[in-house]
Amino acid sequence: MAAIPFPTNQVLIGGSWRDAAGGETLPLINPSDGALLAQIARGTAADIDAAVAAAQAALDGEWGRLTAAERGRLLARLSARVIDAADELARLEALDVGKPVKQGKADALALARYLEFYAGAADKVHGATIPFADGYTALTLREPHGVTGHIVPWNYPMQIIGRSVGAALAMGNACVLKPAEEACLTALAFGRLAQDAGLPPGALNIVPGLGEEAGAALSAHPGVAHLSFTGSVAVGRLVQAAAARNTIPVTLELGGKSPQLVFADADLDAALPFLVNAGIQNAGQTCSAASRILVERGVFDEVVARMAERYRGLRIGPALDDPDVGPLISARQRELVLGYLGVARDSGLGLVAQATLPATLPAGGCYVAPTLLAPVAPDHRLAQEEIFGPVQVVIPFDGEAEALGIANGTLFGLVAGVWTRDGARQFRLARGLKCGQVFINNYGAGGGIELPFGGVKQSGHGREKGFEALYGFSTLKTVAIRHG
Ligand code: TXE
Repeated sequence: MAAIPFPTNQVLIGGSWRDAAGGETLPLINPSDGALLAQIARGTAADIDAAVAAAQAALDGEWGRLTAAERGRLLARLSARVIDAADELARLEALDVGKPVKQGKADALALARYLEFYAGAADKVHGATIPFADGYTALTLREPHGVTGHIVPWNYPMQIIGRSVGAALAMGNACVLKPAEEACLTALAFGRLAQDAGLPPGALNIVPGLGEEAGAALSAHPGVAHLSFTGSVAVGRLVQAAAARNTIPVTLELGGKSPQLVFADADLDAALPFLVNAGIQNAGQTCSAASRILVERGVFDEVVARMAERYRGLRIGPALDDPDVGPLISARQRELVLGYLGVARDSGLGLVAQATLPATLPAGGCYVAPTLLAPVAPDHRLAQEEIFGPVQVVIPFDGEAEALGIANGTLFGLVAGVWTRDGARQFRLARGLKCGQVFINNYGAGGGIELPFGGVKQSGHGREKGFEALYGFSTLKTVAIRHG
């Protein structure tokens, strides 16, 4: 696949690429080696204003007049373009995010699958007729919110664009997308592919820029009718507060400290790959990373030993070499994670295994050696706070009640995994775990585009993915016709 022809240093507004209103750019760094990759546009409030106006014009124009089936067809065409461009998108993600090529390819195909799913769903979301008083016909209409704002982080740009922009477009909203300043390239490439697929101008606008500039302007904009935010708890609070000032709905997908619970009766051979992969995938920079592994005491030593063995075999390297673990996104993120490892050292946590960083790694890269810590007390900082790096803690427990208490004992509630052969326990824990999704004898269900996803507690609220997302990206209007 030839390179996707998009300008890295411009915004996409109303179907045309242009410099940011302020004329400034920001440097984009390759985290595998620290080299300058590109300049991106430094979008500001003026660009957000223009993007919201362009989105509104699209709603009032061609885009707003399309039928649901026509929107679906466009999304299907875009999905096909994404599949054709998947290798190139994976390469861009490797350069920009530091994501190993295979993982980037999987993200590109997930983006295509989201678009395919929402293409098929676009004309299948409907209201109801409601039995009501004599002389009336009452019904509900599902309608788009209008202009939707999408603030996206750097860890899974393609997947998050797929699940939020894909669903929003399917419902007939017009989107303003603010990608993360650390990683913009696949978002911009996606904008170009959308144009090529024939998406009308203004249906999708993309304004890169700093969070406190473009992001804050988007979340506070009175022309925006719904916000979807994925990122940190701290910024999620700001976005929700801004949304509250305009009294608009907001979907927040924030962090997690997700556990996997391993019982003594579990099929350990099946569990082992999931225990480690869910911690080190994307160098641990995953909202649903299984950063806590809770193990029943009878099998604790065996599980820790087998996880350690896997850690020692991990290949770390530049993303384009397609290692098991690439660099972290930035020097700042690396410092953050090394800070946590310093806390682990100072509090004497058992360092069971640490992968080796090859001497050949580029000096400017943001690498951290994947690290397994055990045993760790459930209330230790490293067992409570989101580290967002390739670090897992292993916590022993005695019995189901204690496991449940530990699993639920953080401020987060995103994902939980359970490994047990006991069917009754599977049901008890599925109900007892306080989180948005529970995976039994698996973790993540292979991505599960069809499965609603979101959190409780400080992991956020609202659901994206699956059919459920379409309800979040639409509003319900009740109509009661009195006809006598
Ligand atoms: O996130 P931010 P950062 C967590 C993870 C990580 C920490 C910090 O723990 O270590 O957050 O990462 C935009 N108004 N997650 O600093 O700042 C920003 O430009 C509006 C978990 O990268 O929340 C970017 O587009 N928007 C997470 C997006 O918010 C603002 C994924 C996310 O950036 C803004 C990423 C503002 N004032 C980090 N400030 C997950 N749930 O997967 C920033 N932004």
